[in-house]
Amino acid sequence: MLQQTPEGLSERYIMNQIFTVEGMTCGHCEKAVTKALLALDAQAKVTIDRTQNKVQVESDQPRAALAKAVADEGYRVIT
Ligand SMILES: [Cu+2]
Repeated sequence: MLQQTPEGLSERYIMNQIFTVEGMTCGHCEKAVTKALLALDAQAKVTIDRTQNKVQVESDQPRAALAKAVADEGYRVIT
């Protein structure tokens, strides 16, 4: 979906990207992953279900960059 920035100067192409991530054991892990993704894209919408090892990110950032942010935090990105 296309999302106007508040300034209306440029457009972001937002993709819904779903990752399987292992190693998230508690709420702190979810917060750490969320924080890492928001550091990459402050406008990202992050939804995590650690019981399903699932991280969903709505962002215009490339999938590889999002995966790297999670991996650099110490979690295993499976897919
Ligand atoms: Cu934890």
